[in-house]
This record gives sequence, C-alpha cells and structure tokens, in this order.
Amino acid sequence: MKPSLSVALLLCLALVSLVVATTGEWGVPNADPEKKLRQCQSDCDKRERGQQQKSLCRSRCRQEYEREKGEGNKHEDKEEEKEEDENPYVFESEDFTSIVKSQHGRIGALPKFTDRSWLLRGIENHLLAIIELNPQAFITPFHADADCVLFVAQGRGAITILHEDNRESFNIEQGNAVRVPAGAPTYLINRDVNQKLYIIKLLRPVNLPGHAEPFHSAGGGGQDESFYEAFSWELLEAALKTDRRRLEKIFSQKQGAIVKASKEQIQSMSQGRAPGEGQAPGKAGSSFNLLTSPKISNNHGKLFEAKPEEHKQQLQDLDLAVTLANITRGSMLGPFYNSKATKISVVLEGEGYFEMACPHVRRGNRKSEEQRASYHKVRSELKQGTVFIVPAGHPVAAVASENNNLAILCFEVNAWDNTRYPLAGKNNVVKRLEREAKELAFGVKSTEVDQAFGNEEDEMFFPGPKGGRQGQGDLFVSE
Ligand SMILES: *[C@@H]1O[C@H](CO)[C@@H](O)[C@H](O)[C@H]1NC(C)=O
Ligand SMILES: [Cu+2]
Repeated sequence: MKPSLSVALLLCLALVSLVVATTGEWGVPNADPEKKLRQCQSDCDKRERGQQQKSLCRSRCRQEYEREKGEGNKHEDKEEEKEEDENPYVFESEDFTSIVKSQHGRIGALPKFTDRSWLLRGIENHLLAIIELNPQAFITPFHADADCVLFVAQGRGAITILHEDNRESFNIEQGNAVRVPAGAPTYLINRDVNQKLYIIKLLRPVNLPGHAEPFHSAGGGGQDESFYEAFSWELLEAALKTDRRRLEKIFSQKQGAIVKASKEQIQSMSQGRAPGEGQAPGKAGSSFNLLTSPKISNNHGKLFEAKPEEHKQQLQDLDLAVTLANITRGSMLGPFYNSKATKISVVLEGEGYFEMACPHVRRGNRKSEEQRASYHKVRSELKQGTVFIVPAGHPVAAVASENNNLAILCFEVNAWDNTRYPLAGKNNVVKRLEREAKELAFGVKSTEVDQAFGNEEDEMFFPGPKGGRQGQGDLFVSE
C-alpha cells in the first residue's frame, strides 16, 4: 500500500469514529461491540418468553452487531477475512436456556449457533437440546416444526410416536437413538422410579431456519396453552361437534408440559416393549441401539458409529451420523479429521480436554499481509455437559483424564460419504504418502519421516500424554 494512501485511510477512519463518538449514533459511544452484542443477547433472554422470540431477538442483536462492525471496517479488507479472537466452538451448561421447566424436569436448548459466531453458519439450521426428566415424569403430547434425533444418555424411558397410519411405542435406554419425524405427535416417559432420564436431542427445523417450537395439543400448563385454544369457540364447536362448556372444561385442566405419572400408568405404558426389540441395525422402526458393536475397539477406547448409509430410515434424509467415542481413562482419541462432516459433540461422562487446529480463529491483532498458512490451537477443558463443535477438515484430538473414561456423543452433520482421516497411528495420512512425496514435503529422508510417523500401530485410540490433566465432573444441565 502506498504511504499516502494509508495516511488517507487512517484519516478517514479517524473521521468516522469522531463522528460516531460525538453523535452517539451507536448508543453507547466507543462501547466494545462484542460486549454490546453479549449484553443485547442476554437482555433478549431475560425479556422475551418463547424460544422463538428469544432467538429472533438474539438474531437482531447479531445483525446490529454485524452492521456496526461492517461500518467500522468499511475501509478494510474483504468480509471473508474477518477474524475472531475468542473460541466460538465450546458451549457449557450455562449456555442452555430453558424452554420448558417444571418440578418434574426440564428441556434446555442452545441458542441458534450463528448467534454465537458466523463461523458456525455451516450448522445454522441445526439446534441442540437436552431433556432432563425426573423419575416417573411424563412429557405431554406435542409435535415440533423440526426433524429430531434423540439419544438416550442415561436412564430408562418409553416413547410413543404417532405416524400417519400407526402408533409406535417402545422402551428406550442408554445407547438408544430415536428418529422423530417433524410434526409427528410424540410423548415420552421416564419409567424409572429412582434414576433421571437424560436425552440429547438434535433438531433440524423445517419451518424457520434455526428456529423450532413445540406445539402442545393439551395445555402446556402454567401459562402454556393448547394450540386448540387459539381457535374460536364457534369453530371448535363445529369442528369437534362438541359444545363449548365441555371444551372449556377440558382445556381449563392445565396439567403442564411435564407431569408426574403413577406407577400403574408407567407400568401400562411400558408393557412388553423391549428396547429396540427385534430391530437389527438398518431395519425399519424409528429406533436403533448405537452401542451394539464398536467400529473400532482397543485398550484405549471404543468408537461406535451409526452412518446415514446404514441407518437409512432414521438418518439418511437428515444426512446425519451418530457416533460415540468412549476414551479409556489416561488415553486419547485422534488426532484425525472428518472429510465432510461437522461434529456437534456432547460430553456424556468423564472429563479431559480437546485440542483442534483452526485456520479461522486467531489471537492478537490483524495478521500480516503475507499469505501463509497458520493454525490456531483451539483448546478447552471437557466435562460432563460440555458441547463442542468440530468443523469438517479440522484436525482434532481428545484426551481423557487419568481418573475416568471420557465418553463423547457426536451428531455429525453432512455425513453422507464422510471419511475419517487419521493423523496418527495405523494408516495415518503421512505414513501413507509415497516415499518421494515424504522426502519432498518434509525435506528429510523418508526413513526419518517413517521413524516419526510409523511408530504407533494402534488405530484412533492411543495412550494419552504423560501427566494427563485432571478435572471435576459436573452436573449435566444445571441452572
Ligand atoms: C464407557 O466405557 C466404560 C468402561 O467400559 C463403561 O463403564 C461406560 O459405561 C461407557 N460409557 C458409555 C457412555 O458408553
Ligand atoms: Cu476453523
């Protein structure tokens, strides 16, 4: 850049900020836009009631933030070079907001991923929720404007789904995954009298991208209504051939979205339905057991995998894979990367940490002009309930603490034809290079490359770093 030009630019920028500071056009002059964004979004959570309202409000905050930032950067480079200096890939229990909450349980959801960062716009139309049900709790019938896949992380339940021409009911327990089609009326019970039921739920909205709402047929309880109540009495009387007094009586008994069932009711709702009974993987039915046979298994861990190619009925149209990595204590998984799939990962049990190479996030000030590859180390502690995102192509590794196994559930988006490329161990990508390519790429003899990359014969799971880190487990979704 010519000196005169940069001086002109600087002047120009200074002028812009002067105008802004004096007119106070942006509200609080000179406020840190990141801080303003966070404040604005947390105000939304306090002010707005429905999940959708909250989410829309948060989106408006982000739009405002992007607009401001855009104006601030008017004279700078292309938008694609925008940089982030925080870690947008990790969410903790506090980031979940309650959609439904009662003394019997809770449904919490993460805000739309793009509310956090534009770097997550590849999974913009996916939402993550966690259902926590106390013993004997029942979620009353509802449907949602989203396709869902549920994973039972802990406990024993029973679920019923109404399809077009049949009603499907089955018991579910740890390791079961269930596909619930968009719009299908569903209800769910924790059939255990002691243990909580934890379900992790991935949603893909079918109506508004990144927004999903429950529709309750009976009253949701408290302030929640039945969608029937939105209609006028005349219309309902005519449609149901029932008089208004009877209807008023039914809809005035608000039970709540999560209620407690009696032992007898549970008994009769879970009769003779073995979990995943008679269902080989890939067979018809909404449910399958993820934990039947590991894809990879050695002393350092096990990997279970349900691919869209194999579980067509449940996963194909969502282009989704469900995987579970159970890393033995003191061991590690990876490094590896996914060719196409982006992982939405949830820590089910144990603790440890993960590290990921990311070219998008950088520390410090603007990068220099030279075009050289540089990868930021994204790193975070992991504990029960931590959610972290691993975009496609990004090399990642996870390490379990010395004390406990680290179990990580992943919903993998864009999974059809995905390949896991190992970066260490048997068949790692460097080991598989031709001799000449090794020498040309590393500038040393290929035997030296082999000495570095050819030692580990295990696959995917290895002994962890010495002096592994330790941490404390935490409650799942605590608020
Ligand atoms: C992980 O493996 C351990 C040891 O085999 C087992 O006790 C635990 O239940 C597993 N966790 C999950 C979530 O499968
Ligand atoms: Cu990145």
